[in-house]
Amino acid sequence: MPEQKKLLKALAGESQKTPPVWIMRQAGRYLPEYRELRATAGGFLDLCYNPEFATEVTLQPIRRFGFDAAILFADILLLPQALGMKLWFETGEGPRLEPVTNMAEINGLKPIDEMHETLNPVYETVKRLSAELPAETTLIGFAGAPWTVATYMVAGRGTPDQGPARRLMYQDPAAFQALIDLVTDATIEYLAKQVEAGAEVVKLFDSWAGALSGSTFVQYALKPAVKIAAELKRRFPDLKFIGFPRGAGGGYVSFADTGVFDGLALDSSVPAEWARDNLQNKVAVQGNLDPMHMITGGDMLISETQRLLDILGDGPYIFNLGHGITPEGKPENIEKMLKVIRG
Ligand code: 1CP
Repeated sequence: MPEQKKLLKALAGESQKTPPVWIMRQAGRYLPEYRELRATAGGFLDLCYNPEFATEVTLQPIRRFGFDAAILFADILLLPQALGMKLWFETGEGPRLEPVTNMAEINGLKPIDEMHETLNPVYETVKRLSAELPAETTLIGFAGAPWTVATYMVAGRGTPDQGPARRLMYQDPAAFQALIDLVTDATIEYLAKQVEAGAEVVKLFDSWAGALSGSTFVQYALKPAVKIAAELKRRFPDLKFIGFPRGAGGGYVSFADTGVFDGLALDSSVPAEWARDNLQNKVAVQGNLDPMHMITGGDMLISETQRLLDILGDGPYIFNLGHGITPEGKPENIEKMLKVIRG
């Protein structure tokens, strides 16, 4: 019988001498082979919706670095697009959506069962990856968490403080809740299709969870994430689920305490000792090297990588960065980091 995959072992609560490793945004502009294919494909969305290209860019970092996990190449904003919103990427700037800002516009979005028409190429990519990945590599599917996706739907773009979404949340709580509920239900169906196509683990990215606190954190970050994770695990009992409430601070404990997450991804601000003492007895932890080390390299890259291994390596642990690698990240620094982790 083949040995279980390293990432799945960690998510089952096992500690391993050499932890599994992958990095957020591992398929991306820091890789010359990605830049080359992206130039051929046209735009970023052309990559996402072309199963041949999306499969290829997902596999690029696996071939180069032998990471223990591959993450589907897609974007969290494909879901709002599939719900009928206009989406485009401004070159050098980022995503743009035609915003929804009131109940009428939210009610005007497409019914959930019509979104798969747009998303079918994504499921096809998952299917191909599932067939093509090396036997030891785990396939991760993903979606944005409802709060983070809603911040883009309401503002129409990325914002420094998620101001437009926070404003709607306080001024028209009924409309905002309707939006969160819609994205929550759509995300369940989106992730379910990814699992049916072969995703073994799913990760929910709540990149802006740190903008919420107290009751809003519970209402818009914790509750939707638990609903999504619990429903998926009800439908697929073997599925492993990773939460990423980025910037949640002490809120990470509320996530761990729910019992529905197998792993939690830690942003770089979470102290490793604190995570070991307060989270790792309940969930596997993933993270949380500062992505800046991928640019700067040097002795600090080596010592910080070793520090994380020393503190978190005795429990269930997945090595990763605290957030995505940026386009200026250097592939040779990943090699150095892997040498420390794998010896
Ligand atoms: O080639 C390019 O120029 C596009 C850059 C790029 C890439 C490679 C974007 C635009 N999205 C992606 C892929 C992507 N996005 C993945 C795939 C695989 C991988 O990790 O290797 C994933 C998981 C995401 C998730 C995502 N998209 C998040 C959540 C995670 C995070 O980084 O916080 C968010 C917030 C987005 C929105 C988005 N998409 C792209 C950009 C530049 C942004 C951020 C925009 C902003 O806030 O202004």
